[in-house]
Amino acid sequence: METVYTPAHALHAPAREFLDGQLIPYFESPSRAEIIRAAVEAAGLGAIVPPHDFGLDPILAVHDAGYIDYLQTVYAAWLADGRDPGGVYPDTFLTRHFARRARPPAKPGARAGYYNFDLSAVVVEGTWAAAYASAQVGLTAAAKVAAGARSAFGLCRPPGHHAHADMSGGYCFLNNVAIAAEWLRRKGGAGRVAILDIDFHHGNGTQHLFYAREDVLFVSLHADPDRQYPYFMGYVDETGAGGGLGFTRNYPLPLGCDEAQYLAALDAACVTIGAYRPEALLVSLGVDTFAGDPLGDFALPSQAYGRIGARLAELGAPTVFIMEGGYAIRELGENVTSLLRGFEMPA
Ligand code: SP5
Ligand code: ZN
Repeated sequence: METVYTPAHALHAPAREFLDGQLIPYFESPSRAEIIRAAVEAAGLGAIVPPHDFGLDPILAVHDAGYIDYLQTVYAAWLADGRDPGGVYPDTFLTRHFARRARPPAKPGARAGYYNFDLSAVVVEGTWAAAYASAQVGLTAAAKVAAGARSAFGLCRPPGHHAHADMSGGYCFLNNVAIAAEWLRRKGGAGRVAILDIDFHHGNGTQHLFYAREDVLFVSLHADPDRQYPYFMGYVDETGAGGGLGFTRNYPLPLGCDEAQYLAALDAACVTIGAYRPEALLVSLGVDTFAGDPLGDFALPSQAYGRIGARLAELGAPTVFIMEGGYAIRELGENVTSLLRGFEMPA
């Protein structure tokens, strides 16, 4: 399969994030994408190609225009406000009980509070360019599948599945998988699209964007939100709304989830997806499910990834892989390429 990649991801490189009460080096670093690119090359997975530019329209089909303006302009405004050049950090979050019709304030730190749900989506000078390029990477991979490829890998960075229509969070700015899914529906000729999210964390942004939709099935395997980020979404009783009722399915998993437990849940998820008969499948591919991941608490060994890929291949759907999380730098490349190879040539 072809991999879509661009070095533009490296324009987004915040130095620090606030985690567990401390300012620490930013986990979601440019080295992640470089390691995966090198592993794809070493594994001989296929050509590595640059993205096409689909413009802003497919992004605005998913995201709020005011939010896009925020991503494009907040860093310069933050500097003009005399703040720390290390990045934009929200001042005050807009949470429940504040005015329902609250508007984005002009002050950049407050504007960030309006457009973020946590402190991890730090905006630096190159964030918009990198996030825009990441969305184009996902779109290009989707277009390859729409044009008849069996599969394609969008090596997206920054990741996307936590981003809502008008909110950043969880290292995510633009929801790459949602943008690609919406494009497949509108322009790619796919009537039914399924999204399978196998990142360790629940894909709250993706779920919310398609919650009332029956044309985009959202299925997610993730750490039980009662225990892990993003905490407020991803429970089994979240199954969709209105016409979309039954088209969201969550599989929360326990602390220490091992390969057997994981593959059993994956099988159930795949049965759900198979019954939907999607014309295209998008996989939000996170490997923070790995036992050694610093942000995860599952117990998957590297050998599990090939089996996960093989199970996905059994669905027989044209498949777009969209990179999400995974922070165990040493095994990151191997885990991603094992999954993709397991998909391409099941053992
Ligand atoms: C794309 C993606 O994987 N985003 C993940 C964002 C997770 N951010 C919050 C993590 C809170 C982690 N607490 C774990 C502490 C380990 N010492
Ligand atoms: Zn994650």
